[in-house]
Amino acid sequence: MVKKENKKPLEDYSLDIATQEMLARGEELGLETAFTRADNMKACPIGADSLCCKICSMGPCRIVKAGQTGICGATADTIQARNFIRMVAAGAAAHSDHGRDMAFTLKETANGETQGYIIRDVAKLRDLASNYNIPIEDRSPNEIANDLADFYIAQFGQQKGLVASVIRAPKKRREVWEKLGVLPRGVDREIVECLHRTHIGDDQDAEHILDHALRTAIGDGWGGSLIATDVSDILFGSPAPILGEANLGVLKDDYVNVVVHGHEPTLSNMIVAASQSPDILEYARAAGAEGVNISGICCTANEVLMRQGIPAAGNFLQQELAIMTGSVESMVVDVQCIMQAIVGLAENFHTEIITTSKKVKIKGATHIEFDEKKALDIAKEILRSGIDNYKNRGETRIPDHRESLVPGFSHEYINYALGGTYRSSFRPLNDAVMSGRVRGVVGIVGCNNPRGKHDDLHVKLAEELLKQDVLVVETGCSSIASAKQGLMLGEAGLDQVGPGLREICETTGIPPVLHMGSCVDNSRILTVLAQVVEEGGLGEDISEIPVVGLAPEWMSEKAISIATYVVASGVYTIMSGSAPLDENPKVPDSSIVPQLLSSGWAEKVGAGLEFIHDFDTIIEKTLEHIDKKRADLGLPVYDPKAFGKSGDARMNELEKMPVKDRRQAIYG
Ligand code: SF4
Ligand code: MSK
Repeated sequence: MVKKENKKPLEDYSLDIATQEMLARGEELGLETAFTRADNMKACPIGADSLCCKICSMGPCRIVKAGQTGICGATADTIQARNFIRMVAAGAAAHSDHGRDMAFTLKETANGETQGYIIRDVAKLRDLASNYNIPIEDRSPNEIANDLADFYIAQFGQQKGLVASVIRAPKKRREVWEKLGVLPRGVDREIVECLHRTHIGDDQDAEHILDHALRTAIGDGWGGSLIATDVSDILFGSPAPILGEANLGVLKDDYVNVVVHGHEPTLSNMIVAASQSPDILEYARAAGAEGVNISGICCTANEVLMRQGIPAAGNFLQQELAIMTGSVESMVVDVQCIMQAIVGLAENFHTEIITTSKKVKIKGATHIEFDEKKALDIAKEILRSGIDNYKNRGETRIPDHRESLVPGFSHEYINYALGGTYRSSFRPLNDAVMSGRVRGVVGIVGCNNPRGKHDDLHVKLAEELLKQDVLVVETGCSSIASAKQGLMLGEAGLDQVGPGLREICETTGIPPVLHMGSCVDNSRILTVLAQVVEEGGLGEDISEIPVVGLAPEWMSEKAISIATYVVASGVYTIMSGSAPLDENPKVPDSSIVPQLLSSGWAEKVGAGLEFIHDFDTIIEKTLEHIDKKRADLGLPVYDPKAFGKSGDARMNELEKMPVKDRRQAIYG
């Protein structure tokens, strides 16, 4: 019998108070969650070290002694490399299939075959089309969009040549890839080849296998994910700062609560639009509610938060907790990161779980299949079903915790924020790094994982790096973690930020932690890095910039693909929380794969991937890397005392001085 009580003090499960409160509620109700299941499910130590192979039916083979091989003779190196690349393949497939679906929606919208969608960002459409030599003069947005959609769709099934969007990477980076033979030919082709190479009796050289992991992941980051982001911006608008809120406290007692969860923006954006239509509002009021309150979980949350300010109810580990509030009429899911457990859990409440993707059904859930041709009608059908369910609501327990944030930092907006309408440019950011006001930049991304303390590493790493004058950019569940702690507000929390970074935030009005979107929007971070290189002064390649990637609570295969393409792009990356490649103390030195990923890749692509769990070591290695890159560029040694005497901080200081002393203080 699975125990449902919490085995640890609540504060050991999560940094987030709303989550702690809901875990207490779960215990009160005798209901299990991923947190308690993780307590009761010990990870298989052989699988945890990626030393188990089940690729053929002679196995599964488990390497438990140094020098041992599988029945076919596969070594620990081969087994670990094969397991790693299969994760890259699955992650790249998930992102890229999302990108493909977006491109098909663009094509159908351009041809008037969808309901309720329009081309919202015509400027971005024209920009991108001319980037790929698609004619734009004297052509309507729909004509251009049709051609751009065809062009994008072709990148997935292309067999030869180069995935076209890879040209957006800096020239020097592309040369590194060309020399190494890892330029992706077609997004799908590289994914298929991962599976072929890892079939029994194929590629059995770990280094060779991992080279193809780089190629596949580049096809994800600079291909499938980039296309997903581009098309989402064209159809739903490029994000710009907007006020939002995050945490379970965004659920409302007197409204019909509909939670959108998963990854795609297509249906969720339509649900948001439909929820504001007069007929739906009237229907909700007739049911006794004030209206319909839409909120999000995971990356669907990020998609609607950064464009429309729709509140985020939480990140990955809060999906069950939202249901446990008893206040959710419908949880509408599309693809990725949806726990099967929510269906069983929902049976204890009135919540209806609605699956909507052609690719995702969950036994016991209601399936209302989404079709772009009837998008608005389907969105309204879903909302009406939620409203009908309002009368079935029982006791509710909504934690009274929510925090404001300003999301929506697309690379276009960062460009504008730094330079203004007429001089939009990355120059101020480059200058800030060059002067040492900003010591470096760190991207903190990825999931939650109940094997560690929820949100803890995301938030604590961000807080420490801010003190060290490091600008932090975030996506995915990491960004929701920071938002819940108030790190994504313009002025709040600036007293916790290093003096140089504080000056930049005060001067430009940007928060110290920038919300850059969903998981596929890690491609926005790549675009920013490419533009920083283009701007000049910080080297000719991304690998020269003082930048580090962190995925401290990762759990999904997509995170492995992201880490691989970030490394392939030249960014040193640390993953932690749980590792597929820890050194197994019982099988010491069993595999060279951890070295191939760290020092091996550092030699090949100028950046390595490491799995590190200890907070202090992560910070130490991150800052060490940033400072080394600064030194390699010949930039001044970072000095925290050199700045902090301008901007608002300086004004406060001057205001406190007697008037007679101010002139002297200002002009010396
Ligand atoms: Fe075992 Fe080799 Fe089959 Fe893997 S491929 S299960 S190592 S026999
Ligand atoms: S949703 S992939 S848990 S970040 Fe993108 Fe969060 Fe990770 Fe899913």
